[in-house]
Amino acid sequence: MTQTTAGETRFQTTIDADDKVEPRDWMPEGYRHTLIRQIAQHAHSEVIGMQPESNWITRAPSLKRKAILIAKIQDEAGHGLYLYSAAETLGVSREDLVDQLHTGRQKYSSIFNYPTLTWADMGTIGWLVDGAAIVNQIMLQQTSYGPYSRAMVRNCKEESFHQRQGYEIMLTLSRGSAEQRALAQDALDRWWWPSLMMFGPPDSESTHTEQSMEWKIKRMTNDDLRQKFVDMTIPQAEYLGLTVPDPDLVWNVEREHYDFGDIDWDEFWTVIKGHGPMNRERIQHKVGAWEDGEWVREAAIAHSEKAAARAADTIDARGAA
Ligand code: BYC
Repeated sequence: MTQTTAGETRFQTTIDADDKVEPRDWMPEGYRHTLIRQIAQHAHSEVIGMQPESNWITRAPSLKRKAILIAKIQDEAGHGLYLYSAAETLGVSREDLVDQLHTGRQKYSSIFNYPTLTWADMGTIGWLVDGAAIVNQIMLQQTSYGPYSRAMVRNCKEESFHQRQGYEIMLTLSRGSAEQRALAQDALDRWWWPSLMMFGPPDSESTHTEQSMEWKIKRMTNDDLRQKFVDMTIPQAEYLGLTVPDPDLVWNVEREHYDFGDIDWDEFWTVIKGHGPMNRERIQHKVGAWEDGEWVREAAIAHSEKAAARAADTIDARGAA
């Protein structure tokens, strides 16, 4: 038996037993590449996803709302950082991943290419976007790659706070004045369909789902997760007294799920190919921030080199004594 074959057998045994594949383990190159693609895309989404919300920090309606929003946006930065770390365990560098994002060779979630026009958008992002992210990430806690799975456990705890703060904004607006209710409804009208697109193309058009399900990277398909999200969210919209902008939405007694209308997949593909309302602005802003931050990175590296040198001197001095 060759070494590769032994590795393959061990890998398959791990997958079959629902155990975790760890960085030190042999893994098929396709498995490694799929994970790098997905985890990097996920990390980029967390980081780019800070932009639509940071647009409202200076205009939050109260000090309390501002503090909560800042904390949430900082959480997204943290998610990005530990997802980049999870990707690095697969043998890629963070610099390389960031470069691939900046040069359009890697994607980030379609949802962040839409503008945040009113304060109610902060409510809908928390409620729907973080809500959709949780549905996806609860599934990813069970993913077969150990570092990704463990990163998801913490993500989900924080996303759940994010979802609740968004829903609470929507609750306040929908119980407020007629103008506030109109803002909440308008935000739901604009974010509903893009939120359903977050789960990716229909299974029939998904390039990676079949293989990713076999490798247990994905534990549910795009369509199944989307259905779960719709079923979970409709009662929440009803409680708010808001109308989901879908005339075909109806509870299907036989399926025990909601049926919903057709998603505009042309819009989805246009957005992920870089032609959505905010694609160019998001990347320009990200690259600008990266370039402006160069001195910070240089200073951090110089500081850590000095600290390491000081620590080495201390060890030498102890050795000499
Ligand atoms: N947007 O074969 P498929 C957050 C691409 S951030 C863009 O089904 P897969 C938050 C896909 O990459 C959380 N592209 O792909 C942050 C593929 O293209 P390539 C974000 C998409 O990977 C701040 C092609 O379409 N969550 O919560 O099996 C503030 C075919 O798709 C999208 C994650 O990133 C999309 N929506 O399944 C607030 C979750 N969908 O790569 C909140 C992690 C598909 O072949 N990712 N594509 O060129 C995943 O779970 C999976 O990657 C997906 C897609 C379900 C998204």
